[in-house]
Amino acid sequence: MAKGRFITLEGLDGSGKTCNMGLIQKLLVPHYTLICTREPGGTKLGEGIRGLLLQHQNAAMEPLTELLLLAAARHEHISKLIVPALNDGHWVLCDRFFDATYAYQGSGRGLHPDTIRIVEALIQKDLQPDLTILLDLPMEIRLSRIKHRGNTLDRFESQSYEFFERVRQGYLERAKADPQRVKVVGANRPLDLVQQDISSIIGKFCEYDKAKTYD
Ligand code: Z5A
Repeated sequence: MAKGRFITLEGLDGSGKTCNMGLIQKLLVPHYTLICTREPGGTKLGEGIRGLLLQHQNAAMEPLTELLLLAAARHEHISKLIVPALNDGHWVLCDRFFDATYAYQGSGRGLHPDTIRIVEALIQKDLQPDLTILLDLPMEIRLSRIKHRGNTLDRFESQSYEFFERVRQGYLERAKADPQRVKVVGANRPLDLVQQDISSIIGKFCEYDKAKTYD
């Protein structure tokens, strides 16, 4: 049986990941068995760690502690869900993965990329997403969407404008370094235009994947 494919969706909060997970699901489900998941989270323990990471009472958490908590959740996620699913031929669609760690803990919090690479090598081994869609959103639009949503902000969402600007630039650098895998979609446009681009990226990826599998 062919191994499944691993697709990740990345971007700032408010960039439309949740809305567009649904679209990608609709596009893939008729053709593949799809498992949708998220980070931090995806397992019972991972969801517990997510709670610790998002709570305001942990505001003073050290950046390295944050990285290690994310890594613990991700190790559970990879070992218990992602790799077994891919090995069984299922496709996996994940809301955030390691690019988020380089963007938030690296560019945002200022941890050295080598520190993140060590953790990545330890837990991720040779697992890499086959395709990543990065929803790129200018800061002004991010702020207006977050305000419009009206929920209370979690520990990450309450960070400064400058923090999120660094995170955005960190994401764009990741995309520049690996344009074959990371496809950038401008999320600052009406949803139907964003979704046209995403549909086209997914369509091309599936065609390419079929051609490769049956070559
Ligand atoms: N984190 C980390 O630091 N390091 C890591 O390695 C990982 C995560 C894996 C939880 O993320 C936090 O974990 C995250 C980084 C950190 N925090 N931050 N910030 P999460 O993914 O669970 O939560 P989130 O990023 O905060 O998701 P979100 O706020 O739900 O945003 P979203 O899913 O990208 O957006 P949305 O809910 O689909 O859309 C937001 C609103 O905009 C909504 O009202 C939509 O209707 C609207 N929208 C969406 N697209 C459009 C367009 N195109 N036009 C107009 N309006 C739109």
